[in-house]
Amino acid sequence: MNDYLVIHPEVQKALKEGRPVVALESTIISHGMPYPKNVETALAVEKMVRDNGAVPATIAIMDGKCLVGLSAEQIELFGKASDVWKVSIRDMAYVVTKKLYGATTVAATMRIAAMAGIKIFVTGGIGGVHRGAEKSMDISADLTEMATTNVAVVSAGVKSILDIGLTLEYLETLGIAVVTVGQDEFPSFYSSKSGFNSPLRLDQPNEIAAMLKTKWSLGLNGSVLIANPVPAGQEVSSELMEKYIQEALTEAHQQNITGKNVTPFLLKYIANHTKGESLDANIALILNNAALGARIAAAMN
Ligand code: PSU
Ligand code: MN
Repeated sequence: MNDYLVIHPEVQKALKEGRPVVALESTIISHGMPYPKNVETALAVEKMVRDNGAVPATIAIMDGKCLVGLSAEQIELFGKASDVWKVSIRDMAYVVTKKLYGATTVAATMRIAAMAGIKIFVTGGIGGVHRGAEKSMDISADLTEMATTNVAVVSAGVKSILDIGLTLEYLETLGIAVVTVGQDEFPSFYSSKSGFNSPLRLDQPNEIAAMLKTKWSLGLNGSVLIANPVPAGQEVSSELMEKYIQEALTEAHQQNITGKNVTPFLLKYIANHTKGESLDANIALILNNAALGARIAAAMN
């Protein structure tokens, strides 16, 4: 096995016995939510995965290793420490070599999950094509990673900090299937609506598991984006969200925020200005995704 990969014994055992495992990212812990809600949520998400019949494997980088499965103490550390890198694919080798703390994005988490043999990954929202990308070329490496790595991603759709239409176009270009669960419209994270039809729809975990098996058996490499709408009653009004997104984009522009700092800046601005309403929705939807992801993983085994 890869010298740089450390798989937690419980995860290793589950994989060996062919039991379901769900990968979880750490950027959402270190850069997506404030302390201590981030740590509480990460632990609650792990519990939700277990309660739905799978073993959780939160992924991060430390001490020169890619860790697959963290202890509660390690999750606390990634939630609290201020010197944690946000690690996408391009940063992985640097952060491992320098033995820095690295919180992995969707892209890096998928890559490490694939190394460990995990097929299902649960998160809140993926990166995508940013608004104004026709000029900035700001397109998340999450999308290019999804084009080639055989790990399915459960998310609540795509946040409207991004250009949802362009993101769906780019997913199509890369050959990434987008399946929405339980409705025809593609969801937009805080809202179950986006104004865009979902390319595909499946309602049951076993149908999704069957599609994943078919895809990979056909040699069709890459991910499937499984979009799970935010639970009813937990949505944040799109009008309110749009107002804060516009403000956040203006502020980011004025402060000259670029590159990998854009997404965390926008997320933080919105969380700070919606007085916790968006954070509550964020927590509710990721728990909902964890339950679905675990059930898909269970259906695959
Ligand atoms: N979108 C969210 N929450 C997040 C992220 C995106 O709603 O926490 C994080 C994820 O880790 C995602 C990363 O992989 O941001 C994308 O960053 P970038 O846009 O720089 O690729
Ligand atoms: Mn970017």
